[in-house]
Amino acid sequence: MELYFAPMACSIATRIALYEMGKGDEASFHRVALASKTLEDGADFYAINPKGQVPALRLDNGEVLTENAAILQYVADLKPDAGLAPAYGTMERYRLQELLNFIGSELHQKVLATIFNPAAPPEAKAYARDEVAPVKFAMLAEAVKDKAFLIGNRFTVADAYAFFVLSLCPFFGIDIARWPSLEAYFKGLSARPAVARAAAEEMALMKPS
Ligand SMILES: N[C@@H](CCC(=O)N[C@@H](CS)C(=O)NCC(=O)O)C(=O)O
Repeated sequence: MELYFAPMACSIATRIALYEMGKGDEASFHRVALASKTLEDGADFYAINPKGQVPALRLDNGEVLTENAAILQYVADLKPDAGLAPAYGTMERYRLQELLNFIGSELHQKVLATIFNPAAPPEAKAYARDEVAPVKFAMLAEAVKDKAFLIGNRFTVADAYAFFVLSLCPFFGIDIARWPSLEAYFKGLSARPAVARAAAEEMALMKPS
């Protein structure tokens, strides 16, 4: 399988999942320049994902899957024993989908994507950062109160996606220290070998060469 990614973008959650499962060697990673929508060889990324967004995952049968929530569950289901997603049909699986949607739509898009978007007016950015973020991040903080993971006592792909969101907070004017449970949760995630490896590799790609 092939993962189309951009350094420290939300595609890092899929890289983390692959490393957590010991499947990093079974994937190839293609860097996408999101500004120009091109790959490193100059190829047009729109030809791979017409949405122009990462992550995109090319499966071994050639199909391309998009959207974090779908890709993360697909990858987790490649190795159910790794426990990155609760089994289909269980209530916990619906909890995972609930969390992936919350992280994707409320935290990632409503807050971070608005603050990041150069076309968003300053008022929209300030609203996302000062009005929406405190409410939504408080919900995530509540979900990890006295807990190391979002679901039960196991790392899941929801934690991988939450790691991405929390890792960007300092760069987006959101101080997670105001929620001690969130700060402790992020610290715990960051210390996981697979998470630390993915973050170090992608941070290194961001350094100017
Ligand atoms: N709905 C998509 C959104 C993915 C997304 O926002 N990706 C960002 C990077 S974190 C991106 O590719 N941005 C470039 C763009 O939207 O043109 C998903 O959940 O996978």
